[in-house]
Amino acid sequence: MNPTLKRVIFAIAGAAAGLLISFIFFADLNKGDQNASANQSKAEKVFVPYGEKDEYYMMASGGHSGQLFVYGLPSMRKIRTVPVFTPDPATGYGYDAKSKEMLGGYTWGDFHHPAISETAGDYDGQFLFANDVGNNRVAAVDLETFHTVDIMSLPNMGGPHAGVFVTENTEYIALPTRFARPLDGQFAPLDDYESEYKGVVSMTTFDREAKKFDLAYQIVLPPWSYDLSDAGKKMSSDWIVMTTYNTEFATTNLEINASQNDRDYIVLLNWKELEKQVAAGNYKDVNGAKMIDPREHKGAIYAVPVAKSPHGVDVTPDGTRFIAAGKLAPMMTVFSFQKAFDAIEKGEFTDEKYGIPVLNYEDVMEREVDPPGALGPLHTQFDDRGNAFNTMFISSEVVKWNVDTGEVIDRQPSYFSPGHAAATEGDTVSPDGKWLVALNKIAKDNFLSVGPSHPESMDLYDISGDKMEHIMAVPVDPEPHYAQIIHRDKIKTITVYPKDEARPNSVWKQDDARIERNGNEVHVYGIAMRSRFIFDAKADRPDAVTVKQGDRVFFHMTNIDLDQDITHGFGINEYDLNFEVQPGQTSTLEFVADKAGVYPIYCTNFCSALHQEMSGYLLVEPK
Ligand SMILES: [Cu+2]
Repeated sequence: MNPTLKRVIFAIAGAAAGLLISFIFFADLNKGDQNASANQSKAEKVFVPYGEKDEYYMMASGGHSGQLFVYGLPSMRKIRTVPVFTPDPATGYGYDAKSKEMLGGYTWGDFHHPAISETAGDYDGQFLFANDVGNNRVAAVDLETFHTVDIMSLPNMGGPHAGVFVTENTEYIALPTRFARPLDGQFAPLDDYESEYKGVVSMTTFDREAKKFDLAYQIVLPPWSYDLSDAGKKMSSDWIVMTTYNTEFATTNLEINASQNDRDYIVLLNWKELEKQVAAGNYKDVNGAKMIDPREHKGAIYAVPVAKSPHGVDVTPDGTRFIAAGKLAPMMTVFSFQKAFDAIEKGEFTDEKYGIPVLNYEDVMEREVDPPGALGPLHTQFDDRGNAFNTMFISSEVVKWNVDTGEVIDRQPSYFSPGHAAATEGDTVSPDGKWLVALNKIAKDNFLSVGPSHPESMDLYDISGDKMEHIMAVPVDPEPHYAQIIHRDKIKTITVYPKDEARPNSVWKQDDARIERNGNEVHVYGIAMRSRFIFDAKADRPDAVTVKQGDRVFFHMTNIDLDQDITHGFGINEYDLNFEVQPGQTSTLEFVADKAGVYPIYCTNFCSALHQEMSGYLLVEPK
């Protein structure tokens, strides 16, 4: 060898060895530094520099706040609270006439599972649907405006917990009930539970043009509790699957009495077939709903036994399988749709319950996945590489496993007790496998104390590699039940409500602002603009309204500032009233002026340098 080259090689080798030694040496003494650099690398993954935006929206359940929480991912910054089932003074939701009517007098709701509208099995970003377990309602949020646009009450239900999930093209929004009750608001003692109480599934449709729900039909089922559901995809797109518990018909001490049977059921519904039955008139009218009864009309509903008291059931992105998470049995059970279809075709049933043929477990089950020591599986999400991710409530972890082989690939702790998890684009036919958020029920002492009740938490994991990486935990208001994560490119918001001169009660020209009296009704057709209210353009004081005590007053306010983010509020001092008008929006406030006196009106949403001057008076003359 050339001596010079030899020297160079020795030099490189020496330097490399020195470097290696120094690595080992420093690695031992500076473990803290290593953690610091690992933390720095995690921080860099989620830091969104000023001027840039998050890549995903996470639409998260606000639980019994009745609201939708909107987060940016990966930063996990909360962007917006959208009131859905609950009045919200910050936006005046539930105070203006339209949203007040939509809420139907309810002051709370229990929002569990958001579902984004789908086209061909992918989130299309147009609408988001929500269930209210507290007061039996379903709501739609328009994702152009992030405003709730319709709420429908569902008759015959007792807490539609197992919804909402949409079919592949949002043909139906399905809501199965959790608590059995007698139908039609009837009374029946709990002793008659098995014969008189019913489980019900509501199948609703949503007209995207009119932005309106319709209750297409309902299905009466045995008084089991329906916990969660999912819609089929691709080869299984005509089907809906739902988990049940309390097939024991327990009516008291459910924590013991509803956990007796080794197996409960997954119910399979063929909504295409049910649609035909409705079209053929095979239903009874029950409290305004078209009710299908499987005891009278067969061929659309089947049951498969499953490990006791399951929680989630989730359809794989390719639509070939449904996976039940055991909850009380520490395993995930993979079922094959094809096997179920074959058994149905052959008529191979072991039993019949309430007119529902029961399939043989062994005929439909493909695999049981039971990672050692992993306890309390609740919910399954997916990536784009054939893997499933299961939250484990009791052992506080996320387990990654391969759907085809059942092989457990990775396990990472969560902090603590995750219920659901949401993966990016996770409920679609094409999840993208980048991030997973575990929605935890407990945070213990992860955050600064705020007293005896601690915040709940969410864990963010990077799932893009073979192994999951836990990135961070963030606190969250109660109650994180479920979320869906959609890529930002699919959300197309508007910047202002379009100027629509034909819109009822709208006023666009300052000169047209006026007050009309009709008996004891006073209609104010007013304008909100930077930085004044105009109620009566021709009056000496255009920003004052005089009414008589006992008058019914309508403020129809149009915000004519057609500029992004120029929202005006409208509060009436001491009248407990406040609402808002977003740019280009017209809203109505209706109330009875039952208190005589002088009441200042002011803009509650900061709108300009002269916001403080944006005020007026309501003068109520005594009777
Ligand atoms: Cu203002």
